[in-house]
Amino acid sequence: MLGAPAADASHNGDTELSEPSYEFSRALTRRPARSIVDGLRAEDTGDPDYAQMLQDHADYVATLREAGAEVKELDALEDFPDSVFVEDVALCLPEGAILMRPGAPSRAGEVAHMAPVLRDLYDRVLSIDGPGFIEGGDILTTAREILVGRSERTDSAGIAELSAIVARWGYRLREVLTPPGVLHFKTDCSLLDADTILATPRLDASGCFADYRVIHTAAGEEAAANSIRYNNLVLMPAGFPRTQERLLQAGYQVREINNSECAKLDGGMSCLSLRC
Ligand code: CIR
Repeated sequence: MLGAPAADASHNGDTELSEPSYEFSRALTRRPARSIVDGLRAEDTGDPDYAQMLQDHADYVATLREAGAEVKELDALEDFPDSVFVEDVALCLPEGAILMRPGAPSRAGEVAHMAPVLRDLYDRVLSIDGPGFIEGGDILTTAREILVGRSERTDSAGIAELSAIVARWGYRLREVLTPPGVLHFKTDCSLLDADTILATPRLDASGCFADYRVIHTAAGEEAAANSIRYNNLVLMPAGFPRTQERLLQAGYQVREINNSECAKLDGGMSCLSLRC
């Protein structure tokens, strides 16, 4: 059902994609704000080091470019400490973009800053108007469906509103559960290819990936689950050698990026870009 973007896509790009769940031509990122030290976090393990974060972010952007992305780097938004995590404010699909409604009150204002950027890229930009909430980190688009994890940030009303929007474009959406204590669904999983998911054993145990091939993160390396596949590369956070080995053994090309500073704010590879 997914995967016929070229004929009626509203995306202004002209690349014809054969697998739009991981083949992209563009990415949007936002430079980290100095206010990132005030970013949300479940547990305080110290403030991120701004210089290190800038370096890591530059490496991330360079790696997306290596994977073939035309990257648009948006200016930092000092009023929004978490605004570097652009993934949470929108969902990009070949047919159009959808502005989210973040469940974190301090992040609600980020959406208005992303709206004009997406209107430049897409003919169709819709939005979640509420009363429900939904953040992009809870959404995993695979080749067959859109999985959305209910979480502290994403509720059933938000999911239902998104479901109605994407149904018009022929997508099937499945509501699943983000594990308790985990920020977002994609904190614990990522798409590796049309049939394969990298997931933590705790998320996979819920059964939500029963119809997929699943590669587990190694014990103690759960944070490796927040990786991304972008064209031929898998971008993964550095420091998870046993999970990396599993991906290499399975035939993926991997690039490691230091994520120590984003990790202090519960962020990983997916949160730092919108891929379109
Ligand atoms: C937050 O709590 O909203 C940010 N500190 C981290 C957001 C990470 N985003 C994501 O996993 N998609």
